[in-house]
Amino acid sequence: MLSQPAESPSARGVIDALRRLVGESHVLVDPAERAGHEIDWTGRFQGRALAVVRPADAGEVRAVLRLCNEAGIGVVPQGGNTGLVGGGVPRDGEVVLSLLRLRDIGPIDPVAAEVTAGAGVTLGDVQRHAAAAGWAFGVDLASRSAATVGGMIATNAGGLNVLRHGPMAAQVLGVELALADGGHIERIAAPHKDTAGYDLAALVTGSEGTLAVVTRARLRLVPRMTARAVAVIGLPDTAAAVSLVGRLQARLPSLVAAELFFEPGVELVVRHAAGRRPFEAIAGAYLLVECADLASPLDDLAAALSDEPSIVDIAVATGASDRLGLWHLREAHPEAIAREGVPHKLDIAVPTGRLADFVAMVGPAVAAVVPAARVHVYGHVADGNLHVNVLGPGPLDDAVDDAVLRLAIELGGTISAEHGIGVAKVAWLSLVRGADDTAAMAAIKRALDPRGILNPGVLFPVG
Ligand code: 2HG
Ligand code: ZN
Repeated sequence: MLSQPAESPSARGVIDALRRLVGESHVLVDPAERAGHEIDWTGRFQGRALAVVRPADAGEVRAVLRLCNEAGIGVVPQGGNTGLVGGGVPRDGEVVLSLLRLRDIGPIDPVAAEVTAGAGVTLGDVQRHAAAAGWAFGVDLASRSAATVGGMIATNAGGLNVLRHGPMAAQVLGVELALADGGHIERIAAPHKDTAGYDLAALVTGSEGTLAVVTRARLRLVPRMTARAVAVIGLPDTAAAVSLVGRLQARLPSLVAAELFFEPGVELVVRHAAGRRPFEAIAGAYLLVECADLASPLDDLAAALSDEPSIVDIAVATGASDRLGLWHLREAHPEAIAREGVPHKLDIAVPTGRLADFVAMVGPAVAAVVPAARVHVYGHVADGNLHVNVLGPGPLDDAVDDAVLRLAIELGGTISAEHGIGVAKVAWLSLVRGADDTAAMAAIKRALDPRGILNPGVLFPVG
């Protein structure tokens, strides 16, 4: 057991020491002040923190880690707390290490096409900073106003534009790390092409705060596209949507997004989130595509769709507010589902050739274990990544998680495509990664965090 009961004398000593390191007002112990840091966005994962600590800079982050390592106290790194798998909230008396005060963002290097940002800078701030200088950032997520650079690296976030620019792993050029024992690694200023030894930025990307704490990162930028066209296309079924995306990928170099959703999700977005139907027809599947270019991509998009016989109906938008209206139908799915209850969220991926099979099989697979459960499916077609949200089962009943994750594996896929393993999927990790693979990961964890203080319970079982 790593963490200390909140009232023990040693816990009080640690809190006092933390106050000396970061200042009294940045150690939150009051339950009301801790509350927002102790529950995740879904409401499914919740625990108690010894304290929430808000260091001002990388030096203070390292000092907090050194103290917790010496005291044997678990540390849960936290950014915008937009995670969906319980990886950023405490379990049992850990210190929550909030990185939100690390908000420095540097000037853009236009030759190298990069910028350096603190772990607590939000995605929205990176996007605005880049846009002001005529650049863009390759990753976009619905939670852009709260998700932070550190959290997005920790989870290797994907989002809406992976088909064009790849996930966070493709944007991270260098990192500054605070190690479990308070040590420091800095690979920020190195050239892009750096083959001198292990790529530690790649190692920590997707490590979910279990190997080190990212305090700063150097991020790749992409050219800013100034003209956009969005279409929501009604199609008979998932297979038609998947094969259309294949043809659009080949014909449209400007394609940046291809998102799939279904009528039950549209109904919820209309009911709970002020969504407006794109057209009257009810389709078996809805595909949202976005093209972005320097000149209007509308004609190219229209030409690519003109000889598609299976289209039930289509709505197209080029103006900013109409485009947002179409995007809202897809982006508001999580918010609308949350209004119905606390969902189990599974972010599986399967080979794209099995997407239609997965969509056909997931409802019956869930019904076989919890007949009354309601299943909502939506996601990122070109990545083979579907979000399965299941309403009905209690937070601790993981029978539906088991059914959905095993189905993804059976179809040649993975149990996590963008949200991570967190605490939610620890029990299934070895099913996709195998014994030797899991053992290699555990060995890396032991080497970098011998006392196991970094995010205990995430990726690996506690103890
Ligand atoms: C999305 O693509 C996010 O909207 C969230 O990854 C998915 O809430 C979810 O299950
Ligand atoms: Zn997603």
